[in-house]
Amino acid sequence: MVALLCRLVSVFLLSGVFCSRQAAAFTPRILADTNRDGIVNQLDDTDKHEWTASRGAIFLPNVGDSSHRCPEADLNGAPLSNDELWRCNDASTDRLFPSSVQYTAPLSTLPMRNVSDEVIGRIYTEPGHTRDRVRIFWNESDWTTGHKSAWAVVDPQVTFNATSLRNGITLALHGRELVTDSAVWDGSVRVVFEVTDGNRTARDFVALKQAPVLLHHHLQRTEVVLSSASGSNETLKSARQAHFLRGLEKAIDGSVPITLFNQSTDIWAQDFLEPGYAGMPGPDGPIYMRILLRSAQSTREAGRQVFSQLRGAGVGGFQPGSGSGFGWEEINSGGNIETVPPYTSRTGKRWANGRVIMGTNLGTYPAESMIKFLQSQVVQSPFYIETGWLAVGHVDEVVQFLPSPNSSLGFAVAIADTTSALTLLQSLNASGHGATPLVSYAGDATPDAETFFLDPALLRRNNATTIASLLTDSSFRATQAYAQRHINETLDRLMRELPLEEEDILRVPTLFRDVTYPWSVFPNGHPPRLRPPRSNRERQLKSLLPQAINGLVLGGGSGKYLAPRQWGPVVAGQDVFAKRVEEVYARVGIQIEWVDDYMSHHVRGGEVHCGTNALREMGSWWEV
Ligand SMILES: *[C@@H]1O[C@H](CO)[C@@H](O)[C@H](O)[C@H]1NC(C)=O
Ligand SMILES: *[C@@H]1O[C@H](CO)[C@@H](O)[C@H](O)[C@H]1NC(C)=O
Ligand SMILES: *[C@@H]1O[C@H](CO)[C@@H](O)[C@H](O)[C@H]1NC(C)=O
Ligand SMILES: *[C@@H]1O[C@H](CO)[C@@H](O)[C@H](O)[C@H]1NC(C)=O
Ligand SMILES: *[C@@H]1O[C@H](CO)[C@@H](O)[C@H](O)[C@H]1NC(C)=O
Ligand SMILES: *[C@@H]1O[C@H](CO)[C@@H](O)[C@H](O)[C@H]1NC(C)=O
Ligand SMILES: *[C@@H]1O[C@H](CO)[C@@H](O)[C@H](O)[C@H]1NC(C)=O
Ligand SMILES: *[C@@H]1O[C@H](CO)[C@@H](O)[C@H](O)[C@H]1NC(C)=O
Ligand SMILES: *[C@@H]1O[C@H](CO)[C@@H](O)[C@H](O)[C@H]1NC(C)=O
Ligand SMILES: CC(=O)N[C@H]1CO[C@H](CO)[C@@H](O)[C@@H]1O
Repeated sequence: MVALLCRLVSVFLLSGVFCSRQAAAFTPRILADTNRDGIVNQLDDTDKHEWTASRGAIFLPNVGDSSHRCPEADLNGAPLSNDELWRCNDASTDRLFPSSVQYTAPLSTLPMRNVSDEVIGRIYTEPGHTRDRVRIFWNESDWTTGHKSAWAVVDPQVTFNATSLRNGITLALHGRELVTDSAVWDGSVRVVFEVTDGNRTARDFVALKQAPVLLHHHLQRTEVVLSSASGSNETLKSARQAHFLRGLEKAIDGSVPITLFNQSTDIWAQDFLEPGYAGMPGPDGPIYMRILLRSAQSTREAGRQVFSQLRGAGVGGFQPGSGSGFGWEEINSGGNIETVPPYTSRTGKRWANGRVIMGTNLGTYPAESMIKFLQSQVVQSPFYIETGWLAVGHVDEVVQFLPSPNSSLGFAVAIADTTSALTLLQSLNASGHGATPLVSYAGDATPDAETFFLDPALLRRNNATTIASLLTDSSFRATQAYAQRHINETLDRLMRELPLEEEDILRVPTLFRDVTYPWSVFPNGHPPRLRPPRSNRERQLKSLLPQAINGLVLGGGSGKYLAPRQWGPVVAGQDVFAKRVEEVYARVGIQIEWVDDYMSHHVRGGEVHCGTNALREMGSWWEV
């Protein structure tokens, strides 16, 4: 206030000399990294009171567990509740662990040489509700050498004396919770520095905002591939997972490390979490915290591995509130949360970090706890397509985004396509291969408790499903038309939002089966859907062959794509579908590595993508 008054006075009354002497005598100043260059200095002293998209200091939610102090069980050995499990993290204490100082945002007060011995300073946050949402620490060892803890918490009772104020105070701030509902808290905070000396009180403040949690997109290179360990239990399921992992390892060929979830038998590593991250500027480049979103499926135990296995230094998690998202409805799986890479919409809105894309289920939306969370991060606010026509109903069964450096968009959209698949079958039939079985899979096909979609009629040895038999099967054709109608609608919707050109679209030959389920719950006890189809016109489909677009894009410049081995019709020793799919992806320079998931995932309702996940490179999201 004093400074502001003086500035007005100096402008209007030209009495700047008088004012600046008074101001120098008593002008508290607090700085943060307002200009986002990673360091706090005089350059941060202007335009620091208002946080804008292009200027203003950023801090991280410090929700990792850098010293692995968080327990999984209580003192009786009973597992902690989901809520107890996720709430323990580095920021949940009143201490700043040396191992997590690197994730705090620096602030400092400028030395106030000209204050009396009686001066008192206070540092606190506004608005009042932010006081437990962020925590401030000060470098106590600045004046008490030999004191045990260098970083002491600054609570509202703490006052700073003349020694501290004269030296200047070094501060560190971190977020203690994620922004889960921007209507309650959008991550904004003001740090106030207030000094009272005799009858004078003056204050200064600086605006900061917590970094949003961003989800990865496929232009970001994969740094770690996640999948699930097969376990030592020699069941058919574990043996098949072991086979899948061998294929995955061979396809990745050492180019990226693989981490396996090993505290659960849930093989769907895509589904029980969605990896994200938050970043802020640092002196040597951005500083990141990975934040893994557990799926809004509170009873899906595997999601606890986000906290019990992966949480650590620089890695934290988010547990969606259980107000919505109990159970195991497939609509809430991570496979139904994908990200469109950065683009400018047809209406001219720039999505510099891309945008989340999710599937709705005939009008039903995913759990409110997750939607609200994603909306509250603002910068990637979700976009929806309809996926209720699929039995599982995940967005990764319909569209996929791939790096395409030569396209003006920078990426290509691969979309499931029945038309090209039918054309392929017709040309095979026309060239005399009508008797060829559609599916060439000839390995072991012993059913187990979760091979829901295993159909003996499709197996090669039974010869029941040939190219010719499919082409004359009217219900098969109706199924493809039903799928294509929804695919066309999806593409139209994408075209209205994204400035896609025809050459940016990869139509990936895909055939569907009608598996509209007769059951209300899966044999393992979880209901896949909130409700069954409402009418006979609503069907639930699943890919007939392993679904080519449902694989893992390694991204970055790798040009590699791990896709489920097709097991399509073999003519002259060659899998015709595999060849065609390879040609489609080659258009944007993507090379496919095939991974066999027929018994491990395909007949269980998913593919390579569903059985894997990726921690990708992280990128700065802020403007300067
Ligand atoms: C804290 O203060 C001590 C003593 O002045 C100093 O050695 C140390 O570098 C300071 N730490 C930070 C992060 O400024
Ligand atoms: C401020 O407090 C510290 C620690 O108690 C003390 O060493 C120092 O002398 C105090 N300074 C003044 C001016 O009272
Ligand atoms: C504040 O204190 C100074 C002396 O310390 C005195 O000259 C001045 O009048 C006081 N101002 C007010 C508003 O009380
Ligand atoms: C393996 O799993 C099966 C089915 O879950 C169970 O019945 C069996 O006891 C397990 N065997 C071992 C050695 O853990
Ligand atoms: C489980 O995986 C972690 C790595 O995330 C590893 O450190 C640990 O040894 C594994 N545990 C077992 C039993 O394999
Ligand atoms: C498949 O090929 C056979 C033999 O050439 C032909 O008679 C038949 O009409 C074809 N079927 C379709 C649906 O094209
Ligand atoms: C399947 O077809 C092959 C020739 O294409 C034939 O040798 C075999 O007997 C047939 N199997 C069945 C079960 O019809
Ligand atoms: C899908 O769109 C294509 C091209 O726009 C069109 O030829 C085809 O008839 C459409 N199919 C259905 C089932 O709507
Ligand atoms: C992209 O453009 C470069 C340079 O024109 C060319 O060499 C490369 O083959 C193109 N890649 C693809 C996938 O078309
Ligand atoms: C409170 C205090 O120490 N005030 C001093 C500030 O500096 C001027 C001269 O620069 C002194 O006159 C004040 O006594």
